[in-house]
Amino acid sequence: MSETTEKKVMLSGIQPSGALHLGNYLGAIKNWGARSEEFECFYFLADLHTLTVRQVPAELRRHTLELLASYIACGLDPEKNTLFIQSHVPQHAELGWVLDCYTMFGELSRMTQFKDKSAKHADNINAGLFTYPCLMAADILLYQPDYVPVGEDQKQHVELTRNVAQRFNNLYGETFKVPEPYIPKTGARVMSLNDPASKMSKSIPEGCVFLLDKPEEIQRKFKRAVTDSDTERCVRYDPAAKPGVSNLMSIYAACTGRSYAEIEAEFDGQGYGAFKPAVGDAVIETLRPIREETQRLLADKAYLEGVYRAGAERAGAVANKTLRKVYKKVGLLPR
Ligand code: ATP
Ligand code: LTN
Repeated sequence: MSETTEKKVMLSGIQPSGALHLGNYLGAIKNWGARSEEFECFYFLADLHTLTVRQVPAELRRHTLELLASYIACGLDPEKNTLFIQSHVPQHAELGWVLDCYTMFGELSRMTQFKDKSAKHADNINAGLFTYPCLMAADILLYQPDYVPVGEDQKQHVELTRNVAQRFNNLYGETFKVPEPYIPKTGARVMSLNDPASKMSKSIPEGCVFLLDKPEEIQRKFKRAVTDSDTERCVRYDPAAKPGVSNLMSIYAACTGRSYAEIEAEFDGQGYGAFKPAVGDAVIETLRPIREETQRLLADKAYLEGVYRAGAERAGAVANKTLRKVYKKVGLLPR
């Protein structure tokens, strides 16, 4: 595939560590789907990465299939995108080890995610949590991508990947393409409906809208969404003074394609009471086809198996080429 096209390459992944939410959709996957004509795309499920935090085995298996079904339901056509599971392509773990040896202790100690997760899981600060970014660098560099589309929070890991790639290239000559992070302009940070100061995240389930939530559940969450305590009570975009309403407006804008000015005009003279259920309805309509399609796909395990097997086959061929090159450069004797 990659040899025969001139297309630029894009790659990204999500950990199957829980159900997908509206932030993952608007901040990440929605933007990936639109790219498959323009780029050669690899999207994978970072199941090895989830092991850095304790998982319930049966749930990890369920979340992995659910995430694959959601990728497809969100518009990633497996014919046009290579969709695969990280652990099915052993070159990720293999290159991960090599890159462990080219990444410095100090660099890894500075990673914000490591600091956050060590604070959150103080009883399990394992070596994998520390070297997580080396495996992520391997995920990326194996496919020689031009762009890595991620939300704002992953930018630091992509920067580290660039540094490691440059270090390796300086030592051994051109081996890896040095990729760019690709951060969306809108939806890069969807905030919690409960607390507009923190990002929407599965660890705050009340303020989090999951892609598989039923319509009644979604509407309930929007009706309860925290709005602002200003006296104005009107729908106006002002993230500093009105973070709650502004977050709802950006969700409404992302779901309906309307601009902030159009939304302000639409709700002119009406309070939050009319606005919140309207946002709920827009989200329900955006997510309805995704939920229905995810459920339809989950009932067809044979199809999903076919998708991830074919994906691992295609990804493996590309990954293997890079890994052989790396092994040769560092002096490992070929078998
Ligand atoms: P958690 O909910 O535990 O914080 P997560 O939802 O961030 O985890 P990840 O696998 O880390 O899950 O994220 C997957 C992708 O979704 C990443 O590209 C990330 O940047 C993006 N993303 C996550 N949360 C949001 C959000 N609230 N708004 C926009 N993008 C997000
Ligand atoms: N760390 C990312 C998931 C991830 C990833 C990657 C993203 C693992 N490997 C490679 C892009 C490219 C996260 O937690 N969202």
